Amino acid sequence: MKKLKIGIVCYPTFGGSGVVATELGKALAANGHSVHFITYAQPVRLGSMRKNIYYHEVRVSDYPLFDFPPYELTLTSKLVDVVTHEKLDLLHVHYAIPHASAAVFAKNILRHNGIRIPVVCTLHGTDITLVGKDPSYEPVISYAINSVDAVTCVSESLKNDTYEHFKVDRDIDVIPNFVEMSKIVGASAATTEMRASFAKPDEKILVHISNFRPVKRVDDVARIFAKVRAKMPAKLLLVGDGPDRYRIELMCRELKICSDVHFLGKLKNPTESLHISDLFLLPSESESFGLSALEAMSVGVPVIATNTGGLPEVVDDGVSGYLSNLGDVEAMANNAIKLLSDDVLYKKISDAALAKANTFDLSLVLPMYENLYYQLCK
Ligand code: GMT
Repeated sequence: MKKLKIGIVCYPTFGGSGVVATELGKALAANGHSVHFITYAQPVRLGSMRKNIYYHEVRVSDYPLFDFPPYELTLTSKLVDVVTHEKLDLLHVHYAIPHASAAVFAKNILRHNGIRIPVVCTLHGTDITLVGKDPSYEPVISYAINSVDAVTCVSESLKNDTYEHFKVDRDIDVIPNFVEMSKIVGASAATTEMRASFAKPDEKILVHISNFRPVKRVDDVARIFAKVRAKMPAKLLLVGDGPDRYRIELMCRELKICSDVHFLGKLKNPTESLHISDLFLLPSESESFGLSALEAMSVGVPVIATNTGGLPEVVDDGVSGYLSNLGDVEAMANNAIKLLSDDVLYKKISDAALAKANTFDLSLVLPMYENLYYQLCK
């Protein structure tokens, strides 16, 4: 099969959509495709120089006339420029706002110039469930979703949400998020040393990774931990940062758990914190997939989460982790305590979590994207 020239547009930040887009681009490049990232900053997970990967910065003008710099227009122009001069075969945009509408605009300009470019849009979650629900965005998002050449969602749940909230009358493919299981290394001497620097041998380590936005319910993480901590020696690692961070610090003071809680900030490689942890907490209000839960499971760390959105597609309740109703801190704490106090049960759930993570291996998901690309580039 001919190798393709693919343009990827994503948010280059720590969010799940940017991580998925970057890891997908790296995997496509490793498979021989040429991958052009078109973003306003170098994607966090891109790391060092790689074969077949190119980067095009979208620089927004700070002309004083603009109270609101027109990012979407700058991105559109950049897409037209890169597709034309790099002779791209396909554009894959991640996150609907504003990437899908910019790509549709660019596609129309390119058609006018005699260039055909198929566009794939992957919906990730908050673009549909949170931001998308703001009615002021609805006409643009519905139009963009209906106008691109293919739309993929990261879970069945998100696909249903898309049909529910937008006027969409087209097929949507579900292509789940993924992990590269072959890249995961087991615990090393360094891991043991790192773990010892956070917890004593008899202490369990619970971890939460997120962007500390209200949708993540980090308050519930602190409340669950306080209940676990009351029953057994334990530490909590909070990885990431965001608007709720200070409120959570205040809450930890109120709950008198500060000495057992470590705020680690945004880590370039959050998997390091998973390697030293026993349990992952994700009590989100909604989660279209829950990539961080999958990353925890990929290193055998069981997940305690809510049964919202796409989480039941990732975690099988009572088999590869535990799911509870939104806000049921008591149930989530009880599940955590049950799991952490029973070594046999813990091993069973940890093994099942690992087995489930294997079903989301990159080797299974990458061909789904490649097949879609080849269909569109025929
Ligand atoms: O979790 C976030 O708030 C970030 C957000 C993003 O778009 O970067 O994550 C969404 O996309 C991830 C990758 O597909 C999913 O695993 C997350 O579940 C989803 N977040 C939500 O739905 C809240």
